[in-house]
Amino acid sequence: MSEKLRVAMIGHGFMGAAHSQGWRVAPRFFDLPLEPAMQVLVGRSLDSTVAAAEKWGWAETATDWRAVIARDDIDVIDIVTPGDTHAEIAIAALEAGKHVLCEKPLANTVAEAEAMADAATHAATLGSRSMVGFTYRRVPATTFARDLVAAGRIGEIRQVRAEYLQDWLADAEAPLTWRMKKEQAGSGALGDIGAHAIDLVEYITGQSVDSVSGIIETIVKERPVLGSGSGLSGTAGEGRGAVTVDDIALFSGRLNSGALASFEATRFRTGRKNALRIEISGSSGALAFDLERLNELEYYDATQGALEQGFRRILVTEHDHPYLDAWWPTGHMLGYEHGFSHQVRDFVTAIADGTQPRPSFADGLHVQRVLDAVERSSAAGSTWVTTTG
Ligand code: SOE
Repeated sequence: MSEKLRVAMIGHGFMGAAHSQGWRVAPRFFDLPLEPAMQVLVGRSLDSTVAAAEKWGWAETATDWRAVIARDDIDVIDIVTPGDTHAEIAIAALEAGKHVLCEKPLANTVAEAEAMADAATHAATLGSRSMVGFTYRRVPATTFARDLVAAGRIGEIRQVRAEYLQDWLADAEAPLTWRMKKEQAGSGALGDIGAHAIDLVEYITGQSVDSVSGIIETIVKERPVLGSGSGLSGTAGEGRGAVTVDDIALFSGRLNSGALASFEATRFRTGRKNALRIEISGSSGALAFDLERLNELEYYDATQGALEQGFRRILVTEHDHPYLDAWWPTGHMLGYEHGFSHQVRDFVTAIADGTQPRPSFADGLHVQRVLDAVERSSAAGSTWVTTTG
């Protein structure tokens, strides 16, 4: 490895831990063209930022992200804060000539996402690269699914079913964290996990969701205020507050080819912990993926004789499968965290090559338009709404 790529990460919650793992591990397993240096961790409270930096291996800490962006010795800004701060930080970083990796969803509103995509397009002409953290594109089985679709192995896509099911809010007494407040999170299950389902469908099929009809609902309207902790694991304090985001989002979509898709995003599906499931049916085959079994891909080949047909389970653990040659001997499986190393590998490679990594901020903007269209559709009694800008 040669030249250093000095990274500052802003935020240190759950995603901060996951991104730190990516930055630390990727250069030790992949032969990267630039060497990422975990330079500065930025957070609002100095004590917790220092503790996180020591635990995850960041060299320095800071509490003022603007001052960090102004530093000449920082090349990359990695944003893992709640959505309400993405636009301000990302635009400032792009204007300062940094490369920017931003967690999903890109923003809380279409207007913010548009401003970010514009800033990214302009910055790209000056050499800055930007990418959105839709990490599940980088699970080997989903990348492989995309490759199979692109190679025509399921024919013409006709129907898609996509669902992201979790149950960490099924307990009505789980406290009110930032993820349940519209002003910070933008939306609830819709933007938090529905965004992943939308991005993954578009990535695997190579198509875009052009119109939607949906319904969103808040099941538990009030919760105990947060006592301590944050994110997914807080404890309840005194008093109650209003949940201002959706708990469940259900919607239908039409892809640009005319294929139909159904989507479901819920944090109330009791017993489903992290089930991002996609089933894609084509004219000559089908594919099914479930994040709870992330080393597997189910494939149905309709061109085989009727007596041999049936879904078969492909274990996506061969060295020739995407990303796998950097890891363990053939047959050994990967976990949730590997996607973050793959994300770093692809982002750093694009920076070194001077190419636009995907998903770009324009891709993130499109997902934002779909999220917005679902909310508008629901408010208008589930009428069909187009997602075009
Ligand atoms: C919580 O629902 C969450 O952590 C999401 O915020 C992430 O994007 C998803 O990857 C896992 O679940």
